[in-house]
Amino acid sequence: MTDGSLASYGWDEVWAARLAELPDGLVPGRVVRHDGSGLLVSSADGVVAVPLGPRLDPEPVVGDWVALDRDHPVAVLPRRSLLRRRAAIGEGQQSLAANIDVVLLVCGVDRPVKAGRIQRSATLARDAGAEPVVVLTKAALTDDPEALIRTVTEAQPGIDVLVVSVKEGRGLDELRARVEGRTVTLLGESGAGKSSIVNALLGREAASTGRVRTGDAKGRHTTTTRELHVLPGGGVLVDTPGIRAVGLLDDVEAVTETFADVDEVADGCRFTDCRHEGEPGCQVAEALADGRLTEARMAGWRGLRDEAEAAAFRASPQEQKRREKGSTRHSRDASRRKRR
Ligand SMILES: Nc1nc2c(ncn2[C@@H]2O[C@H](COP(=O)(O)OP(=O)(O)OP(=O)(O)O)[C@@H](O)[C@H]2O)c(=O)[nH]1
Ligand SMILES: [Mg+2]
Ligand SMILES: [Zn+2]
Repeated sequence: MTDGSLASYGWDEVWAARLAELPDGLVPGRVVRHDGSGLLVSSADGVVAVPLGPRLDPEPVVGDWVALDRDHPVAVLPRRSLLRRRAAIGEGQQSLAANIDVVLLVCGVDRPVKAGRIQRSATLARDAGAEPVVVLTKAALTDDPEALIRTVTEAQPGIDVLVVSVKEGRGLDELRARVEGRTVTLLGESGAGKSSIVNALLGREAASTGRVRTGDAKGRHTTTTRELHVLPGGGVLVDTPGIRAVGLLDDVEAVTETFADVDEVADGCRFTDCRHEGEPGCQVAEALADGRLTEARMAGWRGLRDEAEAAAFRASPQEQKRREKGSTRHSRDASRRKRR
C-alpha cells in the first residue's frame, strides 16, 4: 500500500499520529458514503463496503477517518470538525459530515436568495469549525448578480461570495482555488445546483443531477446520500441531499460569531445581560437609530439567538432530569434517539 492514494483523500501526518495511538496492525480508511444499509470506506487497498454492524462510538459519518481491522472499522479517529444540525423530527441531532474545512452555501439564483437561510447555514458551518462560503450559482439566470451579492452581504457582512455558472463555466476557477486540497461540503436546497457544481469541479459526471419544477424552481431531491468525491487537483468534496430546514443546535457561541457586528455593539450596553429590548443604556438601540445596524439584521439575530437558547435549554442537565422523570414511553424514545 502506498500513502500517495490516501493523501489525495486528505491523509496527513497528523492523522497518521492519531492512528499510531491505536493498537498495531490497523489500516486507515476514509468514509466516502453512508446510506441506510452501510458504509463505503476508501483505503489504500481500495474501496470496501461495510454493512452496518456493531455500533461504533461515535458512529462514523461521511468524511470520518476510521481504523480498519481486516476491512472492519474498529475505531473512528478523533474528528477535527463535525457538521451537524438539529434533526428535522424530534430533538436529536443529525451529523452531516466530519472533518470539513469549508462549507459551500449553494444558492441557485433561479429562486429567492434567503437571508435567514444564509445566516443559519453560516452558523452551522462555524459551529463545526468550518469556513462558510456563499456560492450564487446559475448566475446566467439573473440580470443583476450585484444585487444578490448585496442581499447576501447585508444578511452576513464579511462572508465570502462567489458567483458561478456551471453551464457557462463562469467562476469555476475561483471556486476551484477555494476548494483545492481541502475537505469541502455543499449545503443548499434541493435543485440549488450542488451536484452540478460537484461534476464541474470533478470534470466528469460523477453525481447525478436533476431537473427543477418550472414555476417555483423546486428540486426533486435527486441526491439521496452523502457522498465524498476526490478532486483531480487534490482535496475532497462531499455532495449532500438538499435540505429543507437548517435546524440549529445549542451553540450560542456560533451565533455570536455569525453576528459579530451585533455582538460588538452589544458589548457597550449598560447591562451585561441586556436583551436589547428597550433597556436603558442599550447600544443596540442607538446603532439601530443611527443606521449602523439594520432591523433586518437584528431580526435575524433574535431568531437565531432564541433558537440556540431553546436548544441549550433542552440540552441542560435540569431539563434532561425533568424528562427522565417523565413516562417510560418517553424515556424509551429518548434512548432510541440517542443511539441514532
Ligand atoms: N442554467 C443553469 N442551470 C443549472 C446550473 N447548475 C445547475 N443547473 C440546473 O439545476 C437543476 C438542479 O441541479 P442539481 O445539481 O441536480 O441540484 P442539487 O442541488 O444537487 O439538487 P438535489 O440533489 O435535489 O439536492 C438541474 O436541472 C441543473 O441542470 C447552472 O449553472 N445554470
Ligand atoms: Mg444533488
Ligand atoms: Zn442592549
